Amino acid sequence: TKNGDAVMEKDLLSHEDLAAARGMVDDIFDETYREKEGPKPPMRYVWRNIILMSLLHLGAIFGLTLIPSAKIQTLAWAILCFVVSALGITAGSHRLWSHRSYKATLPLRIFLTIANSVAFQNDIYEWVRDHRVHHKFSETDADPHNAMRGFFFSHIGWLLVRKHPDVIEKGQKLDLSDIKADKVVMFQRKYYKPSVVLLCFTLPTVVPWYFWNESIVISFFIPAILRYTIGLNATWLVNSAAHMFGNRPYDQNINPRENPLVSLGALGEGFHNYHHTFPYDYSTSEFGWRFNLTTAFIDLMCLLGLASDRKKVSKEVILARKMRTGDGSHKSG
Ligand code: ST9
Ligand code: ZN
Ligand code: ZN
Repeated sequence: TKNGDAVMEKDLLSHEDLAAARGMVDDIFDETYREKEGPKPPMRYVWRNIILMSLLHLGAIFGLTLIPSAKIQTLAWAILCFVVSALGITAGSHRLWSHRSYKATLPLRIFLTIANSVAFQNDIYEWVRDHRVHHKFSETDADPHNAMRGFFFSHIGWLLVRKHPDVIEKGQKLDLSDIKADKVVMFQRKYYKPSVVLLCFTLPTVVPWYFWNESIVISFFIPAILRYTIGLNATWLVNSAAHMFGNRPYDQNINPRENPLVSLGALGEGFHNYHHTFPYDYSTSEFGWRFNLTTAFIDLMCLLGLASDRKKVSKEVILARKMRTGDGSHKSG
């Protein structure tokens, strides 16, 4: 397919065809996996993470109280930092690197990698590895943020305890050759810590302080700490709320749901019943730009010649799938 041409799913269940079109991406649900019998391994708390996450959220609350004293430019800057960091996750580690739902040129991959470090959600390699096991073993012990363990666990709890051994066992069998072959991704992994210090915390703080004399306290607690915390929670809501609340028009046999509110905060990533049904669709929804700034961004990148090969599921296939496995809610909506 040429620039921007959509690859259509021909066969109703031909995941293999679309997977092949992307180069065998290991993100398709594996029905053969069974959880191990017997009692679950005990939770092992990671106190360092519990303390740091608590401090971060206290800092974010303090940042909230500072909003009335902040300059308008500082608030605009914080929003810009939020949007850039979010695109580094949605258009970057999610739609490009985890699912290979479109292709990006080197300059765009460099931009998305920088944006990804602003978001500080683990390096792209680790994010992709966790995300592919999330899709392949969704709602089981091998899913890092298994929503069957409740809202809190799938939201933040999974980052505060050691992983279930099956996550690591199954994750090690994933095909990650495409990610390992991406020099930009591996460069970020090598210099991840300094990149986060610089791009998630230092740059967002220094700009308002240097360019419009914002106080250093406000510069740190709003564009860095508060913005970062909101970005994390907006992302985590996809794993928690969008696995619990909403309709299931595409497949009522799976947990992920359509949640427009989550989509609003997560730049288009809350159409989660659609996304788990058709993980290769670059738009993660059938509704184009609606609640979906990320799709608008990818389309703009294609227009500028920086991206190509957007994978899109055809309307016919979507409708057939709705009729076959959906909950019927699309008729009322
Ligand atoms: C964060 C990530 O917040 C959020 C991701 C959310 C995903 C969302 C999905 C929804 C999609 C839509 C996106 C919406 C975006 C919206 C944006 C709007 C703004 N496979 O991990 P370790 C092996 S991060 C294979 O330490 P522990 C591997 O050998 C927040 N192997 O396990 C590894 O070594 P290495 C900031 C795996 O000890 C070794 O095990 N970051 C796998 O159990 C040890 O790995 C933090 O807070 C696998 N899947 O510790 C850090 N996993 O890496 C939090 C592991 O060298 N993390 N292995 O190869 C940690 O501290 C730890 O990971 C832990 C578990 C304590 C949670
Ligand atoms: Zn995904
Ligand atoms: Zn999910």
